[in-house]
Amino acid sequence: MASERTFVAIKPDGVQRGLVANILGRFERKGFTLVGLKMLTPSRPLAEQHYGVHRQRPFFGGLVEFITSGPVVAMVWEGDGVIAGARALIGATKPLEAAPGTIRGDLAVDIGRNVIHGSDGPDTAQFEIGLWFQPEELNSWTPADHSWRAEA
Ligand code: IDP
Ligand code: MG
Repeated sequence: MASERTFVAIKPDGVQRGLVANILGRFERKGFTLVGLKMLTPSRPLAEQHYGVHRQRPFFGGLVEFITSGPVVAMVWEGDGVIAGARALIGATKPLEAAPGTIRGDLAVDIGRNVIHGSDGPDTAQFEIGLWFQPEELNSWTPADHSWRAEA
């Protein structure tokens, strides 16, 4: 499986609840590579672009209001299959349907406060990384332990 990059963001509820280290640690422990990381309070234009596909949905206004309400932790993770892999770590959109062991399954109950975002495919990953990060904010590096990994 080819190495790829995906965009992940800990939403304001995850930050407010002190879950940043818990969530970050899951991606690190899994073996994905952190290539971009910053905290920011998203502007309304950024949030509206990010959630543009949901513009017509009834929850859009509340979603944008919430995501701009305080700091989020924005990340880019790299690795083989990381786009689907991150979604698997994150779990289903509705936290009560998210499997135990997933981030939403373990840490959330409310669909409007589901603590984390992850790109849902290669096209959205590319779009969201470009939306949230400048190219120079991304770090291309090879973790030392990768030489120990088996050939794919
Ligand atoms: P995802 O975050 O799992 O990709 P999407 O369907 O892309 O889920 O929805 C984006 C976000 O919009 C969700 O994470 C959730 O915070 C919010 N959302 C989705 N559906 C609803 C809803 O029915 N009511 C309230 N908020 C929702
Ligand atoms: Mg989505």
